[in-house]
Amino acid sequence: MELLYGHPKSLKPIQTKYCPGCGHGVIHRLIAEVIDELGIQGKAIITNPVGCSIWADLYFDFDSVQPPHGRTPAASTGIKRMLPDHLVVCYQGDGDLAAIGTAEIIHAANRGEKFTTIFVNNAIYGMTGGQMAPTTLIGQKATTAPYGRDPIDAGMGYPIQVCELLATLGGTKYLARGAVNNAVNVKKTKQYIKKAFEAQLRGEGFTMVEILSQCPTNWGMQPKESVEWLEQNMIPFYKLGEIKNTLDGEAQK
Ligand SMILES: Cc1ncc(C[n+]2csc(CCOP(=O)(O)OP(=O)(O)O)c2C)c(N)n1
Ligand code: SF4
Ligand SMILES: [Mg+2]
Repeated sequence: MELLYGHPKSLKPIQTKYCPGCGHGVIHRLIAEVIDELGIQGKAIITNPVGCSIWADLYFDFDSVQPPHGRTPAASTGIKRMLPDHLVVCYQGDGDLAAIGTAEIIHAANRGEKFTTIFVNNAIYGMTGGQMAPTTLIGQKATTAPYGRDPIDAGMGYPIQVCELLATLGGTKYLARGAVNNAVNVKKTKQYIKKAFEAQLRGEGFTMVEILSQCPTNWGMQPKESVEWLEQNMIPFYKLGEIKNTLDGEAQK
């Protein structure tokens, strides 16, 4: 009998500590599947900082480094420069990338550092209990925005579209945005991850895949409700697709 579906080698066969319906586990699986398909398990290194993905190094079956919160792009820069033939995956949450480590990601991207960031945008600070993140939508409730994010009267600022922001920088080669709220989006997201990893292995510049992800616990929803909420609220603002693609001579979009 032909085996059609199995557990990726690059992911340990253990249960994760993530909440039911969380997107992190699905994203881990996609990364592991692509690494298996590219046959580079022995040459992959993930840097995973603080946030719910602090557990990621327990689950991946390849090397990992855990930098302080927000400093992952700096650590990834050093690792990739020392080991240019390795695949370096810089795994970041939205609090990590778009608040605590904003300077790090902008300058790493602008320098064209040759690692790939996997940016998990769940529009909230998950690990610490649902505080407002830079990516929290206008009107979305958070523990620090109990009446909803209000950019004007409450001075809470506007949600940041990170792909579009980084697209203005010369060092960025490939920026795509996917989602893990349904099977079609999961499949497309895997294609973006593969394209970014292949570009990194060819020695191209900075690559990033932003992934819209559910946090049912801090959104105060059941898992089913959370995937619908993502579709109806996040996707209209955070447009899916390849936001910038200058690989293989493709024109910048
Ligand atoms: C420099 C620093 N600032 C703040 C914290 C506290 N902290 C830990 S996790 C976290 C939020 C994580 O949110 P995010 O990066 O979006 O990851 P998620 O848990 O949502 O996946 C914060 C503020 C810290 N550990 N270090
Ligand atoms: S708090 Fe949110 S991001 Fe963290 S594990 Fe639970 S669902 Fe996932
Ligand atoms: Mg988050």
